[in-house]
Amino acid sequence: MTDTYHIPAQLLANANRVVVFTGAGVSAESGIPTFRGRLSGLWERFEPSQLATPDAFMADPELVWGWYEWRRTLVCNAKPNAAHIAIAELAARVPRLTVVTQNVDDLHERAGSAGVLHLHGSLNAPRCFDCGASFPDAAMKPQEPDAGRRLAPPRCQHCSGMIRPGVVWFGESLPEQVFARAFEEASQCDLLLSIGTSGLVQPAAQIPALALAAGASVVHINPENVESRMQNAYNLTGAAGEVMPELLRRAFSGSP
Ligand code: BV8
Ligand code: ZN
Repeated sequence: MTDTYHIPAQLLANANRVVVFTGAGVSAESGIPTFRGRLSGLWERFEPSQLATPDAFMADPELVWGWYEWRRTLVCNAKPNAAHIAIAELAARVPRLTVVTQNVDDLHERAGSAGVLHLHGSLNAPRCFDCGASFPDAAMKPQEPDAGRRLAPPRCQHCSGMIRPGVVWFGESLPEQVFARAFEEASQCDLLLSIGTSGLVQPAAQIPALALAAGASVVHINPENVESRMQNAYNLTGAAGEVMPELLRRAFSGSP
């Protein structure tokens, strides 16, 4: 039985520039539902187009704001898991580490990662839908709505427009600088760890392929086997909270 950790651990131990690219799966063991999980998937009850678009918010601001406040409550009550902690520890183990996430939670930061590139924004940066002013009570403890309960969004103190979640909705552009920086790091790295993503949402999903095309090695960490017929692409099949600590142990503690 080939030891699937052998090459990824060697690559990590010898890497100079590492990119960690994460999706909803890295927060699954913190109790945050993924988007496409069979049972708990956030999209199971609602279609993305019903909730994660500007039109959806204009059509039913209370449903959309209530859903995001429910998600923000889940994140406030959650803790970073062993995968977030291992990723934070990695910063002290390799010469250069960049964390790029599709997630809108702050669990990477709460585990100790710095300079995290949020391609799809953050639940903690609500802003005015009309004038864009940031909402000062962003750190406010969200009320405890259930997943489907409606909540009227707060109003902007400058223009009384509706406050919206600080996330990138479908059909909206990604933050330019963040996206350019993530592409830059992916095209310069020698190893990219792609953790907990189904790779369905564009343009973020291009990042692992960009790294491969630029000559890096890519390791997919996911309980589901991610197709990687490409050369220099490897799979560590399992939960991130188990695989990541084991990968760091194998790479840096010398013991096989
Ligand atoms: C843009 C913030 C253009 C909001 C998100 C057709 C029509 C319309 C649009 C499109 C179209 N085709 C393509 C598009 C573009 C669209 C898109 O990609 N649509 C998809 C659905 C096909 N993209 C956009 O609209 C983007 N913008 O293209 O703009 C433009 C250009 C110029 C000018 C104007 C506009 C914007 C996309 C951003 C959307 N916002 N998030 C919110 O969070 O509510 S996306 C959201 O979904 C997440 O952020 C994340 O990116 C994505 C979910 O993906 P994953 O993270 O991979 O999660 P998923 O649940 O899918 O998978 C979890 C994985 O984890 C699984 O593989 C599972 O096996 C694994 N897992 C489970 N447990 C574990 C685990 N892994 C490890 N350990 C475990 N324990
Ligand atoms: Zn405003």
